[in-house]
Amino acid sequence: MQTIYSSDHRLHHGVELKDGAVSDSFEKPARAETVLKQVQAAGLGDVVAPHAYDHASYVGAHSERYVGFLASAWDEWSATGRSCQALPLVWPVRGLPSTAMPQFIDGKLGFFSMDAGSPINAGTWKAVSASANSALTGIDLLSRGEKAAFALCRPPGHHAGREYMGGYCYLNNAAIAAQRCIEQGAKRVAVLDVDFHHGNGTQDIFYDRNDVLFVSIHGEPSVSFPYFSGFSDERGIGEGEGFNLNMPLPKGTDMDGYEPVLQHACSAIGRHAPDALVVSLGVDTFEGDPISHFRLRTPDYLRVGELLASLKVPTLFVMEGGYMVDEIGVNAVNVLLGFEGRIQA
Ligand code: OKP
Ligand code: ZN
Repeated sequence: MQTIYSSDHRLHHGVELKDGAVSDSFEKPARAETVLKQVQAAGLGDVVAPHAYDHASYVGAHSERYVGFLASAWDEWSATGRSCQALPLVWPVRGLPSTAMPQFIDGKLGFFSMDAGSPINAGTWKAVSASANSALTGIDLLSRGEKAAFALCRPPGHHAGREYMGGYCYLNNAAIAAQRCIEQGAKRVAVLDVDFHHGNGTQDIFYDRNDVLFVSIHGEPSVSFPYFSGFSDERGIGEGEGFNLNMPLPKGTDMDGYEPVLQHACSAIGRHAPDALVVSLGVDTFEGDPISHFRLRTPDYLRVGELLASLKVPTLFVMEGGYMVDEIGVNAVNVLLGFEGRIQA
């Protein structure tokens, strides 16, 4: 399968608040570079650059004012004389009365975010839009008849909701891809999220819809980020009721616990009979991941890919998380090799 990759991701690298201090983010450029290297080493297929898309392609999954905010946030922030990264510091939590969008950048940062996990620097928008464009290009490959494609997106997207960034995410690449698929005439699409963290953003975007089924397997939110969504009783609303499936699993889950749940997820996707499948491919389910708590091992990822292939649906893989930089290449590419049936004995 082809991989869609842009080196523009390097323009974005940020800080994160960890253990009460500011440190380098786990979500760093070396991640995408390691995965790219393994794509090439494994001979997965051609690596192509994303096409250009305008902002309208992101609207649908997101609101127009949110896309506008992301595109101009750095200019608004730096116009105040600050040269450090922009981070939100105040949020409209339960009980605060105003729901109006603030006029000043410091207020907008809180209005359009769920946490302080998505810093904005001078190159962030270019990287973020190239990442979304990679997912859009992947969908266009599927519409031209490819059976599968790999959007090597960075930064990731699945925590970004209709109107908010968070958890290293800005534009929701998987949701933007699924939305394009629908706009191009697909009746039904499924998004399967196998990142360790719940894809709260994707859930948010499709929660009231029955055309896009969202299924997520992730660490129990009572003890894992993002804490405030991902419980199994979140099943969708209105027309969307029954089209959102959360499958939280305890910390320490290994392949023995994971595989039957993945099979269950695949059955639900099969019943939806989608025209296309978008996989939010996080490999932070790995036993060595520094910020996550499942125990999948490198060969398990081949099996994950093999199970996904059994659905026999055109599939776009969209890179999400995975932070053990030495291993994420081989783990992510193992899913893709397993999908293609290229499993060495
Ligand atoms: C993004 B993705 C650590 C706090 C938690 C957020 C984790 C975001 C994961 N400083 N940070 O789903 O892999
Ligand atoms: Zn994750």
